[in-house]
Amino acid sequence: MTGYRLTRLLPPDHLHHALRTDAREGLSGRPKRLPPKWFYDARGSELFEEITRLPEYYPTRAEREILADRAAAVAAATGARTLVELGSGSSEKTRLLLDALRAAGTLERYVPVDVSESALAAAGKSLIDDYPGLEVSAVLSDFTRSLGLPDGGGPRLVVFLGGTLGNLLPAERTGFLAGLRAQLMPGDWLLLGTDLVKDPAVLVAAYDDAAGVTAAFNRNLLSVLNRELSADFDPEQFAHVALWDAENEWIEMRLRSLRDQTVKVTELGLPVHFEAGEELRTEVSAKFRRERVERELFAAGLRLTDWWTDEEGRFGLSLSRP
Ligand code: AVJ
Repeated sequence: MTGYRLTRLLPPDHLHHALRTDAREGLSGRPKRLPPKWFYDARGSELFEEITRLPEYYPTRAEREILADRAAAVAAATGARTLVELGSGSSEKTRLLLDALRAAGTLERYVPVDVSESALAAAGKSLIDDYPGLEVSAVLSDFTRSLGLPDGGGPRLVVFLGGTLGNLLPAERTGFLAGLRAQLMPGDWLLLGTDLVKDPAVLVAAYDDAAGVTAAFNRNLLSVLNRELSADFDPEQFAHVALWDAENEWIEMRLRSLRDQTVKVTELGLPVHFEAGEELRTEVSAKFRRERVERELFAAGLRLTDWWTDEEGRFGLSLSRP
């Protein structure tokens, strides 16, 4: 059956409840922190698209370079009939894979998986026109908890691009990869994008660009909280911070309170106090070495079969199988 179909594995108000839970836990904890998934309201998604075009932010270009070179090899190795994308792409990168699988004559179905229904609709419907005969079976689900993949359609190629795996803390990654492996059948594959360890000055610049787009992206999180939880954050009273944690080998983004202030979060019925200089961690973005990727995949029951990087060795793409 061609055309666009959506399977909802989350209730319509799931985002609101999940944000309330995350905000209650994260804003009353020490240190304060919030999961990066809340960046991506409409404005946050726009800002992220702008980030991917910044001169300092190399990951998107680097990954696209690898896919342009290697999509045909991925199609040949996997023979995938179904392309499953964690985090609905609708990006040029997704199309490089769809084109290669179509050229190989195996492409039948695209399964974008995302927590955002609007992102799924945008991704899915834009592909229907360009890929006549393609079945798009979108899944509204939080893939860090449960994929909810439709059965059948194998061999399936699951792709998790952009380096978004790095947003998960090590223990979360272990659980995610094991959970993903548990849903793969023999003959399925995983294509995983991971940003690589490099000169900290290059890494920090990619998360603290001269034009201030990443700063706006980071501060936009406070506008999401204001709107969704009736809070009264003043984004201008928080400074954007991006730093390299050499021990954990990850970039951290934080919002630093410029003064002693108390913020009302009406929906949670709790005042949130910030001391001058206190920081709210808004994202970690882990950077990898090939050995760590291979080890974490192996620990989850996945065997790395191919490892590719861009010319400059900035970003890594791994193909693995159960
Ligand atoms: C979309 C999660 C891969 O971690 O590089 C970009 C998000 N944060 N600039 C990343 C992001 C700041 C991006 N991922």
